[in-house]
Amino acid sequence: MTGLRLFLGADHHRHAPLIDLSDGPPGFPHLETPARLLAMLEGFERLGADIQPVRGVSAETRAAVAALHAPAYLEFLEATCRSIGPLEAVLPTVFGGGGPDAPAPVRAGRFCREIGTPLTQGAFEAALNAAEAVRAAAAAFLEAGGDGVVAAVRPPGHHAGRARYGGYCFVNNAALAAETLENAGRRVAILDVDYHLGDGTAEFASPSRPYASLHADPVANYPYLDPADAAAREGPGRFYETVPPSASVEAIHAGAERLVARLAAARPDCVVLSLGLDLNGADYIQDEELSFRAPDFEGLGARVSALGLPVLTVLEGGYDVATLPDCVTAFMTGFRG
Ligand code: Q9C
Ligand code: ZN
Repeated sequence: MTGLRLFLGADHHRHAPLIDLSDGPPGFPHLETPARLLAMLEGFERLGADIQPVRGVSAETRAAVAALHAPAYLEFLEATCRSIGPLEAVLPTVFGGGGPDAPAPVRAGRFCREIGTPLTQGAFEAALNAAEAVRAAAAAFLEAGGDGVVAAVRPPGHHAGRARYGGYCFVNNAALAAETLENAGRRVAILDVDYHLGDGTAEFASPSRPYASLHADPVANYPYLDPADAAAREGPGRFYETVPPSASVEAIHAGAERLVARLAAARPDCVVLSLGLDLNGADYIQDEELSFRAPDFEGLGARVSALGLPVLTVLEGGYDVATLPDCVTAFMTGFRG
């Protein structure tokens, strides 16, 4: 597959959480690992992609992240990560209490509502480096157009809100990509095909920056929203397609088709694609196991390409290391023909 250009957040391995307490104690080996990005890269390598490693973080990217997220939140992340030793982690212990001098796990509960996302020494560094790769990808996209540009990054971003982390995410990479393209005068929509609703990205959506998401029920699955929470429902600039656990592959493809048509009707001039590969029913992340499997991503990619607009891709979830390469090749085959 020619012309496929990947911008790799090469410092991603600085964040390597060990234990995943998402389902309570005793926990399981954390799913959001460096190995999962390597597995996705393996898929892109099979397609002959040109992979450009991006290292470190520039002052411009720091400023762009500061324009996206709340100052107190970024200060908390930076200071807390600086205080963490190698192999240590910080998880929230108290939710919504404590003052500015409270211990880190208490402070963490002001910015996070769950215990599955350990802060590690390198979490903020890795997230900023992902942002750097996203901005490099956005610059290449603005220069070349087309569908060939991918930000190959982790940690993922679509659960990160303006002032909160969670769901393995710290900085909202898709919103950052959208903002970067908008600053260059583009009209951007975000399409999200991860198994999970991007509740963070939903915060950054508006009628002028529409957000469309295909996902499993966000009340029965992470982010386990309160049904009264607006993010759980459609609203101005938010288009949702919920996949029930019993959905056939054909029904999932049809849902993607409807969603893409609704997003295209909002008349963006380009799309940021949040590409999660965890719709794959082999993925341990799913509380409601879908019948969807790696080869079925080809039909999903074809539905996304029906947008008929230039697409900048940013990677999100996807945890089944054994089948991730096949998910990538299937999706990109359907997407790029
Ligand atoms: N038993 C992303 O895909 N844990 N985040 C759920 C279910 C949290 C997923 C555990 C899932 C977060 C980017
Ligand atoms: Zn996900």
